[in-house]
Amino acid sequence: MEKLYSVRMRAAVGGAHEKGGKHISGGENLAYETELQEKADHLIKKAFLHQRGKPDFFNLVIENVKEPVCCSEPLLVSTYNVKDAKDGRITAEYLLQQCGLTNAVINKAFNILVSNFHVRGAILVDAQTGQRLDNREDQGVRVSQLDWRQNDFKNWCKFHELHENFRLKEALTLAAKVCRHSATIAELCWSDDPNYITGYVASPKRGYERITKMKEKGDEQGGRVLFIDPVQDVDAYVYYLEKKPFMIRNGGEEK
Ligand code: WAQ
Ligand code: MG
Repeated sequence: MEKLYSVRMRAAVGGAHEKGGKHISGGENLAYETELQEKADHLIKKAFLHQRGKPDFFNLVIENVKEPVCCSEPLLVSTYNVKDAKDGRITAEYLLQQCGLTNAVINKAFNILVSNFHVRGAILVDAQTGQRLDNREDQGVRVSQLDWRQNDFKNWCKFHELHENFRLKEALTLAAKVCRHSATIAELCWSDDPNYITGYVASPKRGYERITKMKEKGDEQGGRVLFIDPVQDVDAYVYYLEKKPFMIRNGGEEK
């Protein structure tokens, strides 16, 4: 068996993140040895061509994957075409209610998100109380060790008549990993890239629901919240997100 590696990148401007620099971009994927160069190149391009600015700090970590890779199929995708960002956020609230979350919890989570746009990972929120559960402060939890083979993604896009958009690929891979865990109730996300305004709500119950406008064009504020079942072990959940290798397995598109 060829060895598999986890490749992770983070980039900032004004110094490293831990020295107060502004987060520009992060990225994570999985690579066999023969693909390391290509996957590292992809992450360098992602960081240095980013709309949030030119980084002066770039960190790349390559580690051997030690655990067996877990897999699941892509989530079902649906799209809500909304007229503006306000309508988009109302739609997101409605979809989160459909996942069983109360208005109080949803409001608290939105407040946490909008006061923590600088956080570079996901914020974990108790699905019952709306309290923040991770103690990662500005770091949040980066979902890592995940990938979707480019060719599989390509076939999936063709089958679903969607453009091969790398953001969709990354977000859908992350959401599939997150929703595979039994503690996940729902995820809320929109990008911190100023020109990308589509966001989504994902859940094991309803799949991946895209919302075409979650903010105004030019706005650099975005983030991610994971609503989790508080009876489960938070440390084990974080371990799963950061350390368990995950790959999307699709198939059957080429009939
Ligand atoms: N793990 C945890 N949180 C992350 C990760 C990660 N690997 N990557 C990004 N985040 C957090 C971080 O706080 C970012 O500020 C925020 O999420 C947004 O990340 O068309 O591009 O990578 O269906 O800018 C969604 C819609 C696009 C795609 C989301 O997010 C579509 C997007 P970004
Ligand atoms: Mg971003």
